[in-house]
Amino acid sequence: MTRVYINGEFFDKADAKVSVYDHGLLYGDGVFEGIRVYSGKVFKHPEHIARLFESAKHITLEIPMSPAEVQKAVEDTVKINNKVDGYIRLVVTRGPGNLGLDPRGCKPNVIVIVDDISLYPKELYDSGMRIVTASLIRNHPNALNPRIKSLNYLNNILAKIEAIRAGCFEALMLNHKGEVAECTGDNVFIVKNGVLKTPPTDAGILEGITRDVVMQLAREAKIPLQECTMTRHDIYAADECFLTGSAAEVIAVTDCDGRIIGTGKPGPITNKLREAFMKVARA
Ligand code: PXG
Repeated sequence: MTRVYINGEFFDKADAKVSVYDHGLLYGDGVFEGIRVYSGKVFKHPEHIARLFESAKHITLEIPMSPAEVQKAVEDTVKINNKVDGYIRLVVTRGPGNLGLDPRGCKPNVIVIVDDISLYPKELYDSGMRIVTASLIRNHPNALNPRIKSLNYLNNILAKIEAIRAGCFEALMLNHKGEVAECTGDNVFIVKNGVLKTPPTDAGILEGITRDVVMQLAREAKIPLQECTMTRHDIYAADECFLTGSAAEVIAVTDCDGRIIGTGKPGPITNKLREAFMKVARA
């Protein structure tokens, strides 16, 4: 039976419940992290904890625990569930309060779920995936900044629905300037003439932890790397394209909006970085 952590206690999955007055439910008011466990080790744990606290700070949500205490709660939940390879959903909601937007008087809930995730079918990791551009743009950074990993994921969900309607698993999201931002749950990379490129933070993206790892691996492998503004043209004309995320890991994109990318198969730099990523993840 899966055991879920809520505010210092463990509950069986069926009994792991929070109030219907929780502003996380009522307004999507809260923050979260999606983290992997590989070989019994929480991957990039401090980085995820740091991002959680930064997201919380931005929305003025005071987490009632220190970063070290949250980290320990996550470790304890992994242990109690005997999870060797899996997925952690760390959630802090604004907590129960009055009906009304005012967050004062809410008492945050800290929740840790340790379970499994498979975002895309396994075959797609060998063949590469098709994506489509969503008509809906990514949140304007002066609205809900995409750097906040908030519980308010409707922007991404609506884009994901567009992908599903188009028979795809993922959608490319542009920003308010029509530039490439990211996908609904992953960051985007392309390879053009041997140079690895990814949109910069100010394109309006979540600064993915997998993105950081892949950029570091590229530097180590002496692959030239640029964070640069790109448009859909750059995706269509790329030699290779791939996505990164805690759930997705590294996955090739071989078709965008019906345009075959490169050879139509996962490219050599994509494969090299995927292998290098899986190696550090499982290390
Ligand atoms: N952009 C967005 C919008 C995301 O939601 C990423 C990029 C990649 O970030 P990381 O730090 O994971 O490399 C994400 C992460 C899910 C799920 O349940 C989604 C994510 C992570 C884990 C699970 O679909 N998205």
